[in-house]
Amino acid sequence: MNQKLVHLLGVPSDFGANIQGACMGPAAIRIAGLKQKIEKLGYAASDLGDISVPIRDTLTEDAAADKYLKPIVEICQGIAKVFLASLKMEALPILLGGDHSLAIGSISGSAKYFAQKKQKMGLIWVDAHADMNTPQSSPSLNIHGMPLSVLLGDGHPDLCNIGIPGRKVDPANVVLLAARTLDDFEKDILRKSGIACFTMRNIDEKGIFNIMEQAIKIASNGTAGIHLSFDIDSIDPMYAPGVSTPVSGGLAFREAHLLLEMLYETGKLCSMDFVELNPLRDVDSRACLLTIDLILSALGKSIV
Ligand SMILES: [Mn+2]
Repeated sequence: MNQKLVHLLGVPSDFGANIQGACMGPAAIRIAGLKQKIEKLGYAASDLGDISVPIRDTLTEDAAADKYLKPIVEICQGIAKVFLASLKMEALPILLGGDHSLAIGSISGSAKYFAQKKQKMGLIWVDAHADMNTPQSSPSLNIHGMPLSVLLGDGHPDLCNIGIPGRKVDPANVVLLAARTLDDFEKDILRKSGIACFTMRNIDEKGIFNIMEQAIKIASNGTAGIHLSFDIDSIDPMYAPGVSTPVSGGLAFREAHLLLEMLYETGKLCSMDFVELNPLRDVDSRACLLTIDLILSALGKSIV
């Protein structure tokens, strides 16, 4: 894919998380100048604005008890439509989150685009967690812990049927990277899912370059494009303190950049999410500024 146009879509929703603040992510990233920096790389960039998101306090207690399933479904349906339309315009859509439940919308939209062309899409999911809980397995029931299972066809039917019914991606083309903390039942779900998982332990042993060569092979095999879903909590909190669920022992600054530089070089990146930036928890805007630099690496910014 050789897009010269980037579409930015803000989604100020943290309904999928019990800790609030990720809803401020799109505003922080815009203020720090993402669009201008993308244009400097030689792209045309268009800010599509924000998906409309209701205010949490205006919703009923039933909505909270239901973990905001209904608003999340509606928001994700909106995202899926935007991503599908962007890809049809030969743009590269980037979702600025917001929590990780929003990836259900973006990936459903991108998967629909390729399904309509009878093509397959690969998925690279970079995350401290696996996000593979189901309503049966989840200790918290927070929906941002479930999106990867939903996208593989297991979860709330209303979420699983956004864009196209059921599974969006072939597990044989899905890679989970940088995982380091899974719930007990989630480990079983991961093992049975058939996706590839490279944990921080694997990255420590083989190095990010070797792991990325394998990850790219898996996500590229028989696919026409690769969607990147990047959770900022994959990075070590030392470099990215501004997340809702920090887990130590994460990707180092250069590891994260190399991962994205190598993905860019595949020429197959079709769409992306950068999620879980929580400006309320950030220190000196470190996570926010790093998020922007990571997006630029994924768009081909190089040192020389
Ligand atoms: Mn996540």
